Amino acid sequence: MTTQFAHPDDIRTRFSKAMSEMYRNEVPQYGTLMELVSDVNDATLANDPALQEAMVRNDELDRLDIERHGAIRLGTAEELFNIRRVFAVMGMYPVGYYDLSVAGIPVHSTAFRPVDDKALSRNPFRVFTSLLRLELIEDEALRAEAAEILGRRQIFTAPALALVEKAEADGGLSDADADDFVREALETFRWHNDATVTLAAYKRLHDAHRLIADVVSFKGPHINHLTPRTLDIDAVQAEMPKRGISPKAVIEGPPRRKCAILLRQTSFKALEEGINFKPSEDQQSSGMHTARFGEIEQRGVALTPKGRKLYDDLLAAVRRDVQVGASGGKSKDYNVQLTETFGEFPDEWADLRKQELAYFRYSTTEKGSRCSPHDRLPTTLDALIDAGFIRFDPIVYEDFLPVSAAGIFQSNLGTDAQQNYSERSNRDAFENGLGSTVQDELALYAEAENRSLDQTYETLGHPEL
Ligand code: OOG
Ligand code: NI
Repeated sequence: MTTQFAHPDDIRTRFSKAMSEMYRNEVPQYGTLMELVSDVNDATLANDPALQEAMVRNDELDRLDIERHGAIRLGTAEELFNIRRVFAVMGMYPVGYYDLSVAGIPVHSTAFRPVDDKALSRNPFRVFTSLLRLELIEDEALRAEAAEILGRRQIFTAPALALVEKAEADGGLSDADADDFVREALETFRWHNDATVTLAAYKRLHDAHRLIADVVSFKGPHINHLTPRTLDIDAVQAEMPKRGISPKAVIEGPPRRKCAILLRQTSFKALEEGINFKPSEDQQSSGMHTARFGEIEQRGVALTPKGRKLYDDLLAAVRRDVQVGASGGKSKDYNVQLTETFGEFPDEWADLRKQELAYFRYSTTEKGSRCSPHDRLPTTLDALIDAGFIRFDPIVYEDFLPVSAAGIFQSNLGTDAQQNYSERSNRDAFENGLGSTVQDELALYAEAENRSLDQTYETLGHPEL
């Protein structure tokens, strides 16, 4: 008898839907953001028939409304190890290493995401996953206390772990098991109003770093935001205050351009939520905590190492010149400067390709697909493109940007101030905890580009090219 396993892409879709529903119930303002995004997307499509057609052609329209990513923050290496196993059941694998300590945030991170094109197009949901770096807590006693508290918690339900083991042993989960798995896995991401620590302990952790309090004081790594895709991030940013949502001061990432590059994102400020702390004799046990917010993203083309270096250099120059203050001061100057400085980044697809700044997916044109092996064709890629045999489309950037991520963190820790610290990276420790290496995102884009070229030459009947 052969067993029918639920497809990991399908488990991921069930999971992201369940998560979205849970989060909208938990954070009503997120529902408001979703409505705003959907209104802006509708208006954008109505004003841009070419975009509408392209989205229909690429089969993107009906998935426009599903979330693109979420984020969690873990406390221990063991939690990281097990979350890798949980995400693997849903076809999500660790890609990229992000060191946020450079921005004064004591975590390092990866993104669990689908990797191959088909899986990405079926459901691109990914989770930005951070691990607290306790070693960056200077106070030794506090570090020990935090480690002890974290050591006592179990963030996965027993059935969730049992189903992970079953999936690993059997190579998949049946449909019914997959439903159980989604329900049980969701528990790890649920919000808890009850803290596991006293208010006094919370305050000690909070004084060391707000993020440390967020990770250590609760039963599990509550999902702290979900992020839908917008077709016009500037419009949503401008509209947020009119719907009673308070956005962070600036949109992270590159400026608005004709040819979108990498990733632009913005968020609304985290909510103040009432918490019941562990009772203690001499102190009240109710208090507040801010952790959860909503974010939107707009993605553009993935950049080559050369393109990325240009991006990093230009962004660094802007951030050297204009520092946005804690309450968002200078955000106008920042935007003006950003647009001006990025004037140096070519903004035509043909230039981005010729200068090897971005990755593209090649395919044959109609004319190209009519070629036979006997045809004498131009022999270089550029000439084949110019002669109309081959076309190229941007490969979408599927990953994150450390400077932007730091900005999202900062704003939701209660400040829009931009900080730039020196590097203290520890990738080995991260991968040791994870129990695997993280995939290199740039290599994935380069492979996708190369694969598309090989296929294109093959279709042209000239695999030797
Ligand atoms: C994660 C912040 C980073 C992004 O989209 O860059 C992030 C967090 O606050 O835990 O989600
Ligand atoms: Ni995010």
